[in-house]
Amino acid sequence: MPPESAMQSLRSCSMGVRAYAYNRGGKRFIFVDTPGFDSLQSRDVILRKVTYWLEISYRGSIRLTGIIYIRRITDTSIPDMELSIFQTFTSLCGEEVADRVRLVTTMWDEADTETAKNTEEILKAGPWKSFLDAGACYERFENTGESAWKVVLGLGDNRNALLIQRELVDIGMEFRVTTVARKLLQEATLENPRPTIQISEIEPSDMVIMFLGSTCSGMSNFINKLTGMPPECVAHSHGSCTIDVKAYACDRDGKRFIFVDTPGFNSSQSQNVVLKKIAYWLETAHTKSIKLIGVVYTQRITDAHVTHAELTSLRTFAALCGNEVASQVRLVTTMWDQANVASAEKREDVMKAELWKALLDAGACYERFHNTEGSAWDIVLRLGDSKRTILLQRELAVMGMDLTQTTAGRQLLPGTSHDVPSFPHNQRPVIHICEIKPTDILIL
Ligand SMILES: Nc1nc2c(ncn2[C@@H]2O[C@H](COP(=O)(O)OP(=O)(O)O)[C@@H](O)[C@H]2O)c(=O)[nH]1
Ligand SMILES: [Mg+2]
Repeated sequence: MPPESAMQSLRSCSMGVRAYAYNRGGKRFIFVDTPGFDSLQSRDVILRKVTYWLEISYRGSIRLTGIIYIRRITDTSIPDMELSIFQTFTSLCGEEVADRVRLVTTMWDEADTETAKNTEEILKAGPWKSFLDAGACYERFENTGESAWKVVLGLGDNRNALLIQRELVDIGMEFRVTTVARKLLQEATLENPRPTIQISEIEPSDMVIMFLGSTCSGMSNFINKLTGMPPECVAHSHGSCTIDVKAYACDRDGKRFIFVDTPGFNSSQSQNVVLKKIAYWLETAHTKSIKLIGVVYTQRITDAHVTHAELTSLRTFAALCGNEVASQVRLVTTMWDQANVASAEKREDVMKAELWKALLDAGACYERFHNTEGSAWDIVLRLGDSKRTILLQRELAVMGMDLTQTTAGRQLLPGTSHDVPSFPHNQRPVIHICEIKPTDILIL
């Protein structure tokens, strides 16, 4: 065949996976061309295209005779990107079909032979070694039809299933848990140790848990213990850094958990702003049929007194959940690893008898968090998997209320609450004579 693009451009031209047939020696050869993992499209998109092709063909009982991995010998350095692309390739194939794989270097006709031989040795002894040891073969391509056919005919007639085909079709795995998808995810996690997940990526089948509480009560730390993520910002390790509502995904026991972190009602932002952010997240989730399996409220057991702000947080929290989903609510005390147990237990009794009584009576459960992964997961797994719509979601999305009309909104938003002072700290609301009414109780 002639080249794909008549202009002989330097850019690769294959955007999709395409197969070409060729008859030779009474057999029909099918050559499947792919876009190349470092092409203009993202690796994820290309992987999905290649995987889709492999899955469909395998379902049609088509097995591959060979897989050819091509690399220019004229590229003398081996960047990290290349190593990671090669790992994507090997985790797609699996070592069991290594004998079906040919690692081929091209551009020998344009290469400086000594440098090229040196690069070849580095490739064979380094990044390609383990796959060659597993049975893959190395070949040079001399840019002639004869040289190409030598590589192809050397493969013989055996056919085999690639790892990705076995995983998707024989085992019935979802793509995201396949070896190659996990490899990519692991890499993305190394680049970004706190990868968030957008609402649009969350599925109704996911196990979604929202964390609420006052700032510094330990919401983010709890999620870090569940997911193994490092703290948000090391520089402020003694403070809270959560500014927005953010969700983090974590697979466990074949289920995907989504942990939704929130800023805390008494964060540096106004309570109204925080409530709006939480409400927006919950309402959007509801429109996508995403329900929560639990709502966790954290409180430090080491704090001798519950502040007014914490009280407001708790009231807003209770108003946000509603009594009907109390069984999915967990009131969790943190900092037990640093607490004086005797005084902590006294405070615990007081909180259960007073502050938390209404929620506990309604069916909420109380838990202690011991600042370990095991303790975090025990609390989460005890939630079970029943999915519920919480009061704020029902009010916003089902009843069509404005946030100010909702039970939580009425707790916090100005001009509507009598429980919460509607003026900021250190500000004394002045009233003018003209605003005083005859019915007011005037005290001099
Ligand atoms: N020792 C200990 N430290 C904790 C615990 N919970 C939170 N912290 C620390 O307290 C600080 C604030 O916690 P963070 O989770 O960011 O608070 P939040 O997200 O605002 O609720 C961080 O330095 C945490 O590491 C706990 O149970 N034990
Ligand atoms: Mg936080």
